Amino acid sequence: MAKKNAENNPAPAQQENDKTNKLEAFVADSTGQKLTTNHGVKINDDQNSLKAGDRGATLLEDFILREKITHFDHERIPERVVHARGSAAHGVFKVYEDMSELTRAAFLCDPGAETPVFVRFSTVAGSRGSTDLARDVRGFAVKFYTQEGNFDLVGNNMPVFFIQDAVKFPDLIHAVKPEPDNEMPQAASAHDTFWDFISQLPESAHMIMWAMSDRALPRSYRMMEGFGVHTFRFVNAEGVSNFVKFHWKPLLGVHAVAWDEAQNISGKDPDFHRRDLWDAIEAGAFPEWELGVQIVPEADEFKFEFDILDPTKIIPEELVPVQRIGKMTLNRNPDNFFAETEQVAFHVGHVVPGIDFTNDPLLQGRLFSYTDTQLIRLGGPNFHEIPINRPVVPVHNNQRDGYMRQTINRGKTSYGPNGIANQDPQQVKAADGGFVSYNERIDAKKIRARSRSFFDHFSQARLFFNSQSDPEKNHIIDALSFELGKVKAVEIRERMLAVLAQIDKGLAAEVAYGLGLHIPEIALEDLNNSIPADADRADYASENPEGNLAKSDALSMVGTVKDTIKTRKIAILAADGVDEKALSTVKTALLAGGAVVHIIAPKLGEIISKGDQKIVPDESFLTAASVLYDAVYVPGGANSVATLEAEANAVHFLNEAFKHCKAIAAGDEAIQVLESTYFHKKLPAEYSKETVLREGVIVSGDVKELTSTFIEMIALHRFWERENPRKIPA
Ligand code: HDE
Repeated sequence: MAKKNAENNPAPAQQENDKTNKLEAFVADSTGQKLTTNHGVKINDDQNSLKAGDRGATLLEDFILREKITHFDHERIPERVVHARGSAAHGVFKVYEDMSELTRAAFLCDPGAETPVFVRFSTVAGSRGSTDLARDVRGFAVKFYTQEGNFDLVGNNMPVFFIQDAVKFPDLIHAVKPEPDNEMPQAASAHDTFWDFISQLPESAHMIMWAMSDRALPRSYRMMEGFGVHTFRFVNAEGVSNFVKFHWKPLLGVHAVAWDEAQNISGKDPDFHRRDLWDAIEAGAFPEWELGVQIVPEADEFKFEFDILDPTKIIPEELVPVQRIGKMTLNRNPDNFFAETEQVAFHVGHVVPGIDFTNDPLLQGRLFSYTDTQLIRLGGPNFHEIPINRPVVPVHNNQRDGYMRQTINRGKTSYGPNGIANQDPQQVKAADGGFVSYNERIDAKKIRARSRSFFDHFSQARLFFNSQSDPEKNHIIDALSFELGKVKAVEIRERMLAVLAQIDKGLAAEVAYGLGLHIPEIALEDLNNSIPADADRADYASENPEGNLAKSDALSMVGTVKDTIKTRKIAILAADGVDEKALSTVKTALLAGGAVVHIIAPKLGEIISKGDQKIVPDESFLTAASVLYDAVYVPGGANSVATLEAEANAVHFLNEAFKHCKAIAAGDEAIQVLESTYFHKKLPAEYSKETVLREGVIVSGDVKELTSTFIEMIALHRFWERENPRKIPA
């Protein structure tokens, strides 16, 4: 891989500061090398321990055995307390145009510069070995190795958060993690403690809408948006500050899987997202995102009906459009999961000159947490020396020593000011790139409180719900019914219904119906139990204004990119006697469009086609499952379709694909297989292009027409509209 990726690396002139190049110094490749101990002694026998006679006891003297076992015993480090399960990749970022009017961050001012990045995607609640397909928020953390030091944009795939103040973070995480008495359930928010907490914390309402939406079930890490969540600052060379919200927009669009499908994938391939990212990069289908910014001038800080420092609020794109300012491409898989993906340490406080913080109280708390957590997780204060965390520019300061220090600092001084070393290392003037914090004016009393401008807890939750298409709304209703259905305490379910009723009465009524409950009347003032001991309840009462904006199209996934089949996985079901011409015509066209195509047969080995050709299937029905594919095609061939019709796994494959709203194509003869499915009788009798594109199922003997329509259908991703009217019991 290292060799292959060399082709994607920047030109040699840029390589001096390229992260891949810098990592090379630490890479150990054992090809052609001799086996040694950690101290370089060549090992003669690594298969037998040293014994007193060949049937005797092992000797304490065996330093080879002791070193090997001791190292093994210490192989595990604590997993991340949140975001433990993740996957990462290397890549590059390039800004489109000079942004120096807004920021002096050099990597955003030079369209010629290619900045190396390392990006880690994650789930939040599950342990390191948990499934990728949990209903959960996804982490989207980007480390930019800039010429002015590292900038970490540690975001999520949802633009808001559950809480408004960092002090509540441990409570939130304790509530969502498995319950402490029996450590269940793993990687799931569908249990009492989570909803007990949430139902008493109305500020979480907006985030709950996102977390219960299809955004929590991404089709791929490559098909997720990313958000910096907090409002940050851009500061230019003149010291002028503008507020900024960061966005990542995936060029493949934003797509999700169905909940039933997610649960199945968790069993069939718990590494689904990890594998998808890895495979795409190995195949050269490099994932890409555009970096977007929403800019709000200082003067407009108070112009909105919400507080821009409140992390439970978005700035709707209708009010402040997202400008796309650059592109990130992930083009190299890590060489070693532990050394890179596990040991990478992100920190929201790693900023470069030109980027600064605001007083968002969630951001402020994060500024403390991220260094602190690495001290325990990575074993001490020198985690910045781990190769993946090193900046591409030199590090010089008077910090010294600590566990596993690797830098060998020369000289007598480790303090400043010093005369002995001529004041080295020297401070840097702002004009020469020294970091200076934005001179924000502060005039305040010390107080434990929250601004009243943070108390509208529901209007943006409603805006989100109202902006969804009908199928998306149904998914939110289903998700809430599922999650609250798993909650045992009826009073928690009921309290949550009262919260939902503040968002949308119809939504609450639908969920209540599923739970067989009535919505209790709870006054706004009594919904919030997250209040200080001496506080007056009324001072902490939520507000619920109507909100000026009824709908924001950017919040729905309906309008996303739907014109490409790149990297989509298509299953072709075939058996002996398959019509090889039809199969290969469709397959060739799909591959040309950038899709990944697998032939799935009753068994591995070979299929003999109608024209006596040998075809090697990629998977059998034992190893494949429809939930691992985006679409399915059944070519004709009398014997093949007869076998598939009688093969329960093939029929199940199609039923499931239909249930999960995927595109299905079949040659004329293959109608025989479709007739054995649950959905065949639910399809309209009359076929027209219009019905095909609505239903997502095409049967045609005209291979050319079938191919082009099938490609159009796959690009649409899913046919969610058919989900409810055409429910089948697969
Ligand atoms: Fe994090 N978060 N977080 N978080 N977070 C961590 O740092 C924390 C928050 C996010 O791939 C931890 O290195 C606090 C918001 C990502 O390595 C820890 C608060 C957002 C990752 C931590 C938040 C995030 C983390 C655990 C509330 C989106 C994974 C391990 C004030 C903007 C990074 C670690 C990776 C990881 C603390 C809230 C994103 C404990 C205290 C909001 C993507 O430091």
